[in-house]
Amino acid sequence: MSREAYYQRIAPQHMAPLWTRLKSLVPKEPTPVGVAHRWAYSELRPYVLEAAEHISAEEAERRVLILENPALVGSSQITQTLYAGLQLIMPGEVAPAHRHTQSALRFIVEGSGAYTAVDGEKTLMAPGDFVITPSWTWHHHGHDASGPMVWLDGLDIPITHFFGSTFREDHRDEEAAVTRPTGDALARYGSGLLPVGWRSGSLNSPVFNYPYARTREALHALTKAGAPDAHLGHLMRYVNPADGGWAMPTMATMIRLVPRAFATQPYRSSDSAVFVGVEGTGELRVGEQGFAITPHDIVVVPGWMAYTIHADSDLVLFSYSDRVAQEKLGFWREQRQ
Ligand code: GTQ
Repeated sequence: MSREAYYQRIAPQHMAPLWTRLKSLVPKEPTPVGVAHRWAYSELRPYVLEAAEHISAEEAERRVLILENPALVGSSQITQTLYAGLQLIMPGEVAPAHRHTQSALRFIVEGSGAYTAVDGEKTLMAPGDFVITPSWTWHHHGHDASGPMVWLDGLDIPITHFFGSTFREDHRDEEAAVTRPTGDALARYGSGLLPVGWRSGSLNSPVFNYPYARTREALHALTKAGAPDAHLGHLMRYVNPADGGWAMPTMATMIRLVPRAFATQPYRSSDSAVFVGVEGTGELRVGEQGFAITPHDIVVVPGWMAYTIHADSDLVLFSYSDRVAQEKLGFWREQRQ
């Protein structure tokens, strides 16, 4: 009896041989999913602003243009585990309150005067700020000032779908109650101080807005203290001050400065990452491809693809990935070449 016939006879029992699949099920190392790609903000910007002519933030609930990996069309995924989108809010608008199991991060691109309210506290958003919306916290966004405001949304949507743990709830009111003064979380938890006797009951950092003004000062101070890491540049992670861990439970968030004329050595890690240009210009090279980076440009690099970063001027890059989740599960690997 041939093996093929055997495979056909076991198929109706909903069984299959492992030995024909073992090498692809348990490969030696990952095959990158999706492709590396750059979205040039100068090209996207007119389309993002045009969205306001087609729909209000209220009607859209979230007026966002999804950034989809060109090799994962229709998936709403920028990597196999992450979502990215550019959200627009115009003066006078409110993106109504809801909550969901997905965690969200905001990295602010342009504009001023818009706020997000998260779990009872409003924070004003400014370019370069990193803002957290923890899983299952009520949040709405609003804009009481002038001019369009755009930020990058990073969510772990594909992860929650993978686990089948997607829940959402709409608030009965357009705006959820604001119960604490603006700046309260940063003062209490983000100033090198913690309230005595306080214990975190959350998987997220109690600081939910990391203002760029502070981040920038820290990055530039580092450049005076010594040479950057050969593979990473001056790379810092956003920290949860309660436990020293990452700021969020599923998504790792980092920011780096690569000094003018510096080029990093090839580096790869098992987490696919989304990079956002903050200041300066340079190039991110992945294999044969070179992606010019100017402020607000977005580049995705699939996991386990080696990349280098070349800075023409002092280059500041924000990035997020699923590294936290991989680390917690014992999966994460890196390789310096
Ligand atoms: O701001 O709550 O880009 O729920 C996608 C889903 C943003 C948000 C997105 C969301 C949000």
